Amino acid sequence: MKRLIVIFIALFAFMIAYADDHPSKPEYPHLSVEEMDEAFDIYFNLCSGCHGPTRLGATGPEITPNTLSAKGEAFIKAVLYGGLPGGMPGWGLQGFLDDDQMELMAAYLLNPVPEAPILSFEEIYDTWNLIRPVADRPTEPLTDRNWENYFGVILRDAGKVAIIDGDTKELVTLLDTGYAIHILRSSSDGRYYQAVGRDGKASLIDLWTKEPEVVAEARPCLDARSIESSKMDGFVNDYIIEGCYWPPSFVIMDGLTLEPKKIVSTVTYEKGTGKRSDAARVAAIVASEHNPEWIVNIKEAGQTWIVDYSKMDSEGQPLTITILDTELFLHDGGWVTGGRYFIVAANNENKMVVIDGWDNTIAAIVDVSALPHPGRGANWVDPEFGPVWATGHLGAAKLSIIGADPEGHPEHAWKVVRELDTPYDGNLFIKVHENSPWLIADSALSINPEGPTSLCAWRIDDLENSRQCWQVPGAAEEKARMVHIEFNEEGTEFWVSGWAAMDKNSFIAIYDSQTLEEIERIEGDWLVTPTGKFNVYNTANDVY
Ligand code: DHE
Repeated sequence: MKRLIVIFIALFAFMIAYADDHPSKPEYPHLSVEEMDEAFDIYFNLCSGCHGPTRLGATGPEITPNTLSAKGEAFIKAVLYGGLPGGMPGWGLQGFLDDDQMELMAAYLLNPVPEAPILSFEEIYDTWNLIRPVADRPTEPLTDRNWENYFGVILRDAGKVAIIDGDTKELVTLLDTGYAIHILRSSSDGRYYQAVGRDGKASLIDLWTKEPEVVAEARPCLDARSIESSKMDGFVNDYIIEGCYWPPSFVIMDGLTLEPKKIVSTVTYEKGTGKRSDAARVAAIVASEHNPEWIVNIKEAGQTWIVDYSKMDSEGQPLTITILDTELFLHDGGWVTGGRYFIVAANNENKMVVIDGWDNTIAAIVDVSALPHPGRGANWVDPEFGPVWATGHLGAAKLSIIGADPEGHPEHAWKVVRELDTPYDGNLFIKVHENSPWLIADSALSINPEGPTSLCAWRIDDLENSRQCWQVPGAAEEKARMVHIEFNEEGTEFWVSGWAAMDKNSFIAIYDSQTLEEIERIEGDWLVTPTGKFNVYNTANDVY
């Protein structure tokens, strides 16, 4: 018996020792280094926006072996192919991923998350490239073109910005920018565009040179979506801020050279729970013209930071930040005409948060439909409710019109005063101009097969009875999503991108802003994957 006990103890000890030295390792699908790299790029391009850089989930759920192992590769492939209700696109169905790529991604998602690198200030500084110093730049516009009616067009997958003359529709120049370039913003004088790529690269584009030029570059983030300049009188073009998706931070740079000045981490507490939010990404940023401040929205933390840059050049260079606990999953938004109230979507919460940008308070939180996605929204004077601001929705076939004049029409302020039905969900952007009678909306991410190739319009003086929707000729054949509407300076036309795959014909359709007739189409072998378009005058002056 004694011998048996000794054997048992020895066996037990061996098992413990073995378990310590040789923990049972989960089996991960094997991928080569090249396959891991390819999958990482696809993840970064298509998935990280919703599922987060660490795959731990953001507006989309966690997609790590932890949540996916039990479901298996076949399930993941099916979701990648067909999507899921509530926002997950069908990447296979829509032609973004082929069979091999879906297989690769299914295997990749069953592997542990690779560690995401953090950037030091020195590493950021080393990316800074001043191409044309300020002293070598013109002091007045050197072009004879009407540069204030230029359109800066994002050519997403070419990593370029096309500058198109809005008067003649000629391509003025093509400029290299960041990878999977995302948006442009204008300085308040209109002279400079700031471009931001998903790879975090910032490019400063001068429109006063004979042909527009990139005059400075830097890469303050590894993954980014937002950029903005300082706009308050006395500080115009002094600073540029870039908001990072990864590392969780924003970086302030010199406004004319992009020399990096300060990194500010956005690792902070989560609104409501107080827990640490380790991957709190920076979503929309806008600059106030009333205060020397940016309004910076921290997505996963549910916080809006008011960042006062006015002392950046004083001794010690202090940056004063006021934190407002707003709502989780802040995304995009725009100013109400007048520049006092900024409205931002908390998209997964189905809410719009109204920030009073003069008093730095939350003016209201408004319930709307599923997954609001305003872009910068749209402002007009409603015949019944006075000044209003509107958003569309990704997850509902509705536009919500919100009363936006607390001083003149307090009874309607921050209430949904109208809801307009649309035939399609998946709206990304809406737009108006005071010289056009129409409100225009896309449905670029609709799950209805006809949605992405359609546009809709409503007469502002008869919103309830005037809806017109049309299929854009040729868009279905080219699998081109009609996305992002922008008016010219005068508001006589509006432009919409026909965003097709890299190897298909993309185009920009130009419409008469009174009759809604297509009057011209910009095409060319250079016109690859156009998405956002930013008219200089309208972007600089917040016309939307
Ligand atoms: Fe965007 C604005 C984030 C996908 C085109 N997009 C914004 C803003 C954010 C954001 C935070 C507000 C910036 C600001 O105002 O400072 N976008 C994201 C994402 O996280 C998301 C969902 C997924 C991703 O991985 O990037 C995403 N965005 C897209 C697209 O697929 C679009 C249609 C084309 C593209 O770039 O791939 C697209 N987003 C745009 C555009 C704007 C924008 C054109 C600016 C609209 C405007 O009129 O101001």
